[in-house]
Amino acid sequence: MGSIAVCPGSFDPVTYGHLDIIKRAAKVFDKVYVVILNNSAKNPLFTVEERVHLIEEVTKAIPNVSVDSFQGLLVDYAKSVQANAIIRGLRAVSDFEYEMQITSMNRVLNEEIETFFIMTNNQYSFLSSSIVKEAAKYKGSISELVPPEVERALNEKYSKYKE
Ligand code: COD
Repeated sequence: MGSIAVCPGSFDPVTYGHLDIIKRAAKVFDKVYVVILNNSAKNPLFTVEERVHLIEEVTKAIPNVSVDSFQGLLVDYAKSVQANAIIRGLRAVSDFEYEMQITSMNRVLNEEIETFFIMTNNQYSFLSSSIVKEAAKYKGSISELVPPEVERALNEKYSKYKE
């Protein structure tokens, strides 16, 4: 059996920052499962199905990446696909505290699964799904931040939005 990793997140929606982490992970691991889970602190704009579809579209050229969704704990999903690695992206020092908290909790829940951090490309260090949604809502240009499919989906979501 090869090395199997899980890239978990809300991906609401997927950005070039996420894609950078997914591509880097796919170079190192034999198989990467990108999985959409529920972050109880967030209120998503896109449905799980829409988010799965967008990630499938933008990762279709990477043969060892599969996209999935799961209701429950990340460690339980990781076990179900026999992954022993969790991949998280790091943008800035501000990510550290939150990442340390969830990594420690995941370790309490299952100490067999190791978390690895990949530093983002500097170009994307400021980028988040929230910032992209905010820009799209007020008709700002987002073409350098998200793939064209995602830009279209965001514009559609906000097409009826009036200030
Ligand atoms: N550059 C690099 N990496 C980035 C960028 C960027 N510009 N933007 C985001 N990322 C990385 C993030 O650091 C993260 O690693 C990944 O991409 C996904 O980011 P988000 O924001 O879409 O996802 P999160 O942080 O909301 O995901 C949180 C989870 C859904 C994974 C978490 O809440 C979870 O595991 N939920 C399930 C329940 C559970 O098991 N909880 C933990 C134990 S209690």
